[in-house]
Amino acid sequence: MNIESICREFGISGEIVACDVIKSGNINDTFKVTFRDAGGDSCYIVQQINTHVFKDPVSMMQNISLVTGHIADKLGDASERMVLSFLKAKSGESCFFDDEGKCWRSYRFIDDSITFDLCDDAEILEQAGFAFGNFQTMLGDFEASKLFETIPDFHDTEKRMNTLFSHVEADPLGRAADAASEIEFFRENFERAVCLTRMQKDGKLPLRVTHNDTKCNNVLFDIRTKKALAVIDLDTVMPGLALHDYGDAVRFSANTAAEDEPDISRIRLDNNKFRAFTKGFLSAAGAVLTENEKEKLIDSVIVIAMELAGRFLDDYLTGDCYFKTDYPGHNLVRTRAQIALAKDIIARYDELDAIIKTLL
Ligand code: ADP
Ligand code: GN1
Ligand code: MG
Repeated sequence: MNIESICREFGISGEIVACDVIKSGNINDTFKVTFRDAGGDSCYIVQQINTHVFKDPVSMMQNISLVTGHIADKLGDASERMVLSFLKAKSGESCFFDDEGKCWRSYRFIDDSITFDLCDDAEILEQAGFAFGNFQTMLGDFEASKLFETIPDFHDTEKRMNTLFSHVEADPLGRAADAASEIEFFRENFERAVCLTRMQKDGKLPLRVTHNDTKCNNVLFDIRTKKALAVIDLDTVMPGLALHDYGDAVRFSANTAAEDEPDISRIRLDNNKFRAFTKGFLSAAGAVLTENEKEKLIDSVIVIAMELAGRFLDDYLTGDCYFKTDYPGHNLVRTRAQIALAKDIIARYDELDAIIKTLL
């Protein structure tokens, strides 16, 4: 089905005047569609949900409905550009299955907003940190048991590592030899990677309602003031660890390079970006963090960089079926980039931990 017909299913009227592909995400297919009528132009985000990754999109949309409703109630009149809102399909459901079985949803485009894939501006990064920290605190009183687990064991790093090792053993495509030194790195640093999973299982870290995919491009900013507006991409909002959100955001936003930079000599954790994001995050969420959480902030960045490296490598070994790739070997390049970041943080652990201590 074409995009215009999909939009009609969500009750959108007017003449379609533009349809742009938004390429930043690795999972879903996203389009920005503009319609014109006598009242002017209106924009919508239309997404094809990846049902290989999100197997129960109806329950996922129910989560998003509950979470956005909770935040909108808290924000009251201020909520208009501060929270995602989706359109209902004619069936009354919040997603629509086309005749090929593809699943679609539509969000109102938040006007005059912008996202940043890479960002060097400390003020914007501090805003992003605040937005993700604030997202967690706004959901602090949300009843977690209402949420469906959209991807079970999403941040169970130990399970992810063990899956990786079993695929290294099976080596279905004969690709493991391409990653011999990377596999060695996972074996040598296994304990570091699984430290949060172990603490969680031992009851040493509290389960909270978390976002679980805190890339900087999942925060919308006002195009003029550059203030954070809304946290978006709510597919993975589930019970989780505050540290996973912090660690994932830092590994993405504070990297000196892109998360798939092929030249690993360019990859480092940038102290200024790291400080700015951490400052914003702690100013919103620091007060609710436990001592154990505060202790492990820097470790969480290593954990998530290693977990994601392992996920990219697992995808490479099993045929690149999960993450979208732009070229053969892209997932191996991504693996190496995340390992390079983890190594930099491990090498500068005390220096980076000291920066966090100045902000707590
Ligand atoms: P993905 O899961 O593929 O990352 P997102 O939901 O994050 O998809 O959307 C991809 C991009 O589309 C975002 O980074 C942002 O630039 C833009 N976007 C998504 N939703 C909206 C919205 N409601 N208003 C404005 N821009 C949006
Ligand atoms: C995926 O959809 P996107 O690009 O926001 C992935 C994240 C990874 C990220 C790495 C559901 O996020 O876990 O950290 O790619 N999302 C899912 O870029 O697996
Ligand atoms: Mg996104």
